Amino acid sequence: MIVQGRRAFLVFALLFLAASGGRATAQEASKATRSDQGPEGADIVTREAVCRWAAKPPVLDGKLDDACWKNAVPITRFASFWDKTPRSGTRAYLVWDDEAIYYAAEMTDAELRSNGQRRNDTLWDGDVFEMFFKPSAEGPEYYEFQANPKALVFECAFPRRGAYPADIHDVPVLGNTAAVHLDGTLDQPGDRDERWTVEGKIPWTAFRATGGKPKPGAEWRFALCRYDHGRKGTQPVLMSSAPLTRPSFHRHEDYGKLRFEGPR
Ligand SMILES: [Ca+2]
Ligand SMILES: [Ca+2]
Repeated sequence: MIVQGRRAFLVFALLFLAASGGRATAQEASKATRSDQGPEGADIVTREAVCRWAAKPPVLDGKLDDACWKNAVPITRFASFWDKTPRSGTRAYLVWDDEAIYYAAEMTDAELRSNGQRRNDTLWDGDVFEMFFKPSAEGPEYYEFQANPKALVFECAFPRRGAYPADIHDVPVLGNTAAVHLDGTLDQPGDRDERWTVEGKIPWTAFRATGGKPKPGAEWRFALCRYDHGRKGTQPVLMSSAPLTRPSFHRHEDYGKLRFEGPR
């Protein structure tokens, strides 16, 4: 049986090599696997994450000293996965309770820049923290939320991808609220900044179109993303927690899974 098994395996392996064009392809496959991983063999992106229950909601002041953040599982693996580049310096958190999902992120940033004057302006022309949530894997609806270093927010419920509203400023208020703390000088080029921290809240009413608050154990698709703009005239660094195969944050078929845990 063992000999037969080994022979069958060899035949299979030879067939595989023949079908895949031989040695070069096998080497490429091996290389691709290695480059998906960080220094300790860890994945460079976040394919699965947990949203823990908050016994007490955070105080939205941009300081992450609340008990719920200490209890949360940090999301730290971000990358521009489309070109297999890990991007360090982001530590994000998601927790929930009966009223809302709460988010926080601490982001290293050497040049703090902002864009926009009001809700739903093009915040991504400056530094921005973005969140994408897709409650149902099957349904087309998904949501985008953002906050920038001025605590300006963006929020939009998309009935499907490509259905961008004619006037983004006219879309219903969903209740995304953010507070920030800056360790550096905003929109003052020439000096060196350190980081910014955002802390915010999205009430479950924002997700009305897909049934609102999830049940404990529910699994949503999600991506946390950043634009980090450097000095004027340079291209921003784009990164995501999700294994996006193309540089589009709206590529929800590539999103990671977020499991809602609790209440306990
Ligand atoms: Ca706080
Ligand atoms: Ca920046």
